[in-house]
Amino acid sequence: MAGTETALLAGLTPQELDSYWMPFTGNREFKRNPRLVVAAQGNYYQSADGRKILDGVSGLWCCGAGHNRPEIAQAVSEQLGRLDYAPAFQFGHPLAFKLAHRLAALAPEGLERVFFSNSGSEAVETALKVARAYWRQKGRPEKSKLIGRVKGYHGVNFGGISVGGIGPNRKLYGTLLDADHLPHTLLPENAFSRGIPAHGAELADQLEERVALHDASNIAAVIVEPFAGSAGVIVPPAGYLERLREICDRHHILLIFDEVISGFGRTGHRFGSDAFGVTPDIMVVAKGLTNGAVPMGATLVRTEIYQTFMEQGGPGYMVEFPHGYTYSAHPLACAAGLAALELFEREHLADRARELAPYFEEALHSLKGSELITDIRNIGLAGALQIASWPGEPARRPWEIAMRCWEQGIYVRYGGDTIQLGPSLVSKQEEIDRLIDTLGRVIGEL
Ligand code: PXG
Repeated sequence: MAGTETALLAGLTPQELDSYWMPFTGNREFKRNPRLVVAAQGNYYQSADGRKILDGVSGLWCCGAGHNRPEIAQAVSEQLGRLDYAPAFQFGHPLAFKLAHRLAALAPEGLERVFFSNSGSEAVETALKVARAYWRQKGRPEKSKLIGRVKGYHGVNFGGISVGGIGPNRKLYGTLLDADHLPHTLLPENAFSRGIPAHGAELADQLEERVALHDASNIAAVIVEPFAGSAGVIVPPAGYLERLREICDRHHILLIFDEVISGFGRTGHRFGSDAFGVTPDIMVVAKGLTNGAVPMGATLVRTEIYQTFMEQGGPGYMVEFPHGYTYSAHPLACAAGLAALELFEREHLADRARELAPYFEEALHSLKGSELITDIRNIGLAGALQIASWPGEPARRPWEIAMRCWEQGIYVRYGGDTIQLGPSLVSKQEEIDRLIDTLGRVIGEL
């Protein structure tokens, strides 16, 4: 259907279409051919042209419990009628404390203090600031360097792109923070691994090399995603995260896990930390925290980190950590968060994901054989296909695949040279079949 026609169906004028500068979108192409979503229910979107589209990415990895859960809608609407906004600084409202407590109880042991923000990007900035400030408060101000990883994605703010390892997200923005990067863990010998790849734990020793170069006395923290999401589901080799943890411990470097995608059941466990059996000092979450219904991020820290700020905070009325957002712990986000966590536990969503994961793995790997697919990777209900590059344009084929899938009634995500799948944790086997069949057909027709 022609672009203007679809826009008109959604009640949009061409001028309205022009006004919105869309994030991470090819705006020129989109506005010629808008793909508009007007409603959602369960695992399906409804498009402006009246089609039911199967959601293969849980929105953007955020709606694990499926869309428009009435429990969340009701909690948010009740809260809106009671308290629309409470000042976030120096005053509080009860749901913020309840949500912090509930989240800490769900999180890996030891991550007991929770700082709220409004997105994954903000939760990352919070984590990086906590790390640097912590060492200053410990009397070690020179411990300030941050270490991320090539292909890592930690949101789009300056700290996040400094530790992030996706070139196009960094190149336009000038001087970044003082950061270095570990190599990514994508090895040719691991191609088409099912789940956790066997080779490459020794890549964690690259952290020792960084320590030799910079000296641990200058390094504040290492930040990694337990599995890299945006770069196309890069699962760490067996033993890799354990080794990172050991090296961090040995050199007194904080380990930060960015669980914005890997959190809340995506791996088949509550958090990536549980899936891999490694506990960080600081953990970043967002997305699934509210099931995507209201923006929210959170940064969880070990009690000792929190206590360090309290001890160094001066008189009791003084601000111990000069950081926070107008909308930190917004009442509507807290209401959504509490309802989403309630659903997550009551419906055993992590267990459901773990039960469906082998079926998903089998289906995804059945696509092996097409010469266009150069790797298939998966963990839990996250999966990616690596697509052979069009000469000089690695993103072109994935883009084309995703757009044809949309026309065929499924929504999948493309990023770089990959196609990504993150179906909801309440997906049915038939829905997995439909995602994979459609993808296979579309790739076959290229
Ligand atoms: N950390 C990680 C690991 C993420 O995946 C962020 C931080 C930033 O979150 P916000 O809420 O600021 O966007 C993310 C976000 C994709 C995709 O398809 C991934 C994200 C966002 C949009 C698309 O890979 N991740």
